[in-house]
Amino acid sequence: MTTSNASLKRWVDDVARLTQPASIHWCNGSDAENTALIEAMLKSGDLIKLNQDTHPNCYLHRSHPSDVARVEHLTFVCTRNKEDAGPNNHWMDPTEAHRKIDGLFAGAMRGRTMYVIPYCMGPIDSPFARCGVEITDSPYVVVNMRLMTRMGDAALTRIEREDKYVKGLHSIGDLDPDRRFIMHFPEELTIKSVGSGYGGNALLGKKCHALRIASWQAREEGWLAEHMLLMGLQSPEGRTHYVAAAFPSACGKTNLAMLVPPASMPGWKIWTLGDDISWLHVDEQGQLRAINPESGYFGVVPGTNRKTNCNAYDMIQRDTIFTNVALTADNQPWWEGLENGTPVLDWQGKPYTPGNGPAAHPNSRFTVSAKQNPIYSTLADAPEGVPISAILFGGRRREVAPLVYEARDWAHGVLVGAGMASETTAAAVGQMGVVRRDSMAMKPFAGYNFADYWSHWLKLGSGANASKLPKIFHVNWFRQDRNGRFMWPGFGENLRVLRWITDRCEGKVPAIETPIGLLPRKQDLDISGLDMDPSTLETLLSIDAGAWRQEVDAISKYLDEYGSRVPSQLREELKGVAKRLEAANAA
Ligand code: OXD
Ligand code: MN
Repeated sequence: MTTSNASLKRWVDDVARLTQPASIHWCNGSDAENTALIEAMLKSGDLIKLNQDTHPNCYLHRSHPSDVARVEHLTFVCTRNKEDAGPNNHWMDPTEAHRKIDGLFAGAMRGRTMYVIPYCMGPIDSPFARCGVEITDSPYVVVNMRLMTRMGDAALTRIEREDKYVKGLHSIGDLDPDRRFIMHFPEELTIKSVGSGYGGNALLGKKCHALRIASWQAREEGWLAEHMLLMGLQSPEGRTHYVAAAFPSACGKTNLAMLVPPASMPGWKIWTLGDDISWLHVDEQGQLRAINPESGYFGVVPGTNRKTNCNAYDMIQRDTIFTNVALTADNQPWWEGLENGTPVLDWQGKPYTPGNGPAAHPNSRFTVSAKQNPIYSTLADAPEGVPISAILFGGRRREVAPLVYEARDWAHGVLVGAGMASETTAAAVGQMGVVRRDSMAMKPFAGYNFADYWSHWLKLGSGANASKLPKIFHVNWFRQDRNGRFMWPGFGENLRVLRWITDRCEGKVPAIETPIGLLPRKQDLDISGLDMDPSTLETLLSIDAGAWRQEVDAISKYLDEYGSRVPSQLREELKGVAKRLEAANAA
């Protein structure tokens, strides 16, 4: 097979000349192709068959031990002008970057098959969807891309019609961390990734295309590509609100998107549209609408069980690829947080010794088709997307940030998102648990200068057309008391907070004006049936003026790092918070 598109054909030929594969395979996305790839990987040892009685069509992949997470220090945005990439990105001059990485691609696929994967991010017939082609020498990438994107013939047909697509070149190379780079050339709609087989570095449709390149395209075309889950909340009266929520990696987006309503909220239903990425457009009526560009989940496994996320737990019992989990004696996948079973082999395939680190890697993952989610929304395939009632920002904050507050308006909401901070997690290589600013949860993913990105957000909100923009909220499920215990139960109980949010969207309840935004009245947040004393709720819903003054200073210093490109409106918003804090202090 090949293509009728001359530019695509030329690019594939050029790549083959550079990388020297033994053969070229154009992926059509069929079941037969998938089965053949899995068979070949079972033979080569790239996949291990899991217990087919308990986990039909489930496989385990063990990655190289040095290749288990995203590598932000090796991820570059290569724009002609360094300022366009901004202090939030590592930058390299595009000419130098191509030279450097092409040197690593030279002959990299010798003896291997080169796979050409046409894919579409978003419903195949959606005007908001965008296509790409990934060339890779990893069959593991092909089978994962088939779950995560609309991949194969239908995508190729659209690519041939549109003649505009993102070019992604990937090789696992020799997996040497010293020869690993993830490079983005937004001006050329091009990605080059070498030396890693890990999801975020290798499944180029996900972070590289749907966030870094798409955020650049989105600014040029007037929309937003965001690190946001997308879910529907249906009340017992049958009204459904759609909410998009940005949290940093491994902060519970998948769990929230698949939330199971608590027993105290009968009649509520949750619908998942996406668990990681949303593309948002203002429509002709001024309504913000969203699609999920992905079609599967690449989720963190540890902690997943019937209680924390029974929908995810159920969907990963079959047709799932596990990466870096542990194994029981009868070849079932095992991870920390599972209620049953005993690991005998750890994620590296070594005999498991308790006390010698976790059995499953903390960033071990499942890859599964979204169709297996029992609460997958039928509207996830709607070409026009869903209307958004509320945007949520949230981080993992031991202190300072209350359980929930509402921004005063869109511009203030942009400040709330820009000032977001969170403790780092295992999703990226580096120290864990350190608080860092992570604007809109996009620190590792914005493909251009954050200062320009904040301006773009502000501009979207001030457009003549933006009459029905959603409300913006900040949530924090992770507050801890003095003894390090979580103060809020989280998981399904988060629906109590989401209900307050939808009540606010419907104008049903008033809220308390504070210097940082609007907080719930205690009586409007239902905590009946929770084992929580009133003083805990009091703390969760109050603000410490001293701590917030420090927070404002820290945000101000953070904005300074972005220099003169920072929109003055954002600084004005921050001054507004500082002034209100002073006024409250004086009163
Ligand atoms: C992810 C991440 O894999 O954010 O979704 O790292
Ligand atoms: Mn993510």
